[in-house]
Amino acid sequence: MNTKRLSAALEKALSEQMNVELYQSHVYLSYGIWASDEGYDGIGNFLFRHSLEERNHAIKFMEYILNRGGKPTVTALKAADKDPKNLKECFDRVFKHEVENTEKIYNLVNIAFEEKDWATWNFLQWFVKEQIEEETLAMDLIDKLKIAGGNEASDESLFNLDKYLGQAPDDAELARDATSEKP
Ligand code: OFO
Repeated sequence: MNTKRLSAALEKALSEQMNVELYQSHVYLSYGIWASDEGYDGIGNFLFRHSLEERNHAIKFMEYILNRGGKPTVTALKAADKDPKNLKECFDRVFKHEVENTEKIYNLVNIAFEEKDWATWNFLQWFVKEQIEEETLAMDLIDKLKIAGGNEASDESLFNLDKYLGQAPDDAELARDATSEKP
């Protein structure tokens, strides 16, 4: 009996997304190595933690496809980007990667919507929310570096930024959780 509960098109698209998440993990890992090598151990730590988070996203896609009777395929990953020139370029690229991934998630949502596959549509809403958080987190990185002085930041402000990001929470606050007391 055929127990597959995913269309062939969605099975393929979700499997591709699993590999995209693995690639994102790859990218964060490479930026973390770059940052640590530059002496920014706190920022490196932040990026390594994020690399793990992206791998967890891949696992969610893998598990969902399996649960729906499909079978994901692990493909070769392209090489991560070249090292950034400086922290500004690193954080700008992190933001760009997140926005590109958001667009990929939206595309999956569209396919699920067109197919009226409400189970997949529901599964994907977690990722829609997650991408809001991740874009916010990436914007925060850019803002914090700007406040620290950007490419002209003093050693002292970079030291403090590195220390802060080494311990910073991994999740950004969502607007839906804001209150008057805690905007
Ligand atoms: Fe998988 O969330 Fe970032 O990209």
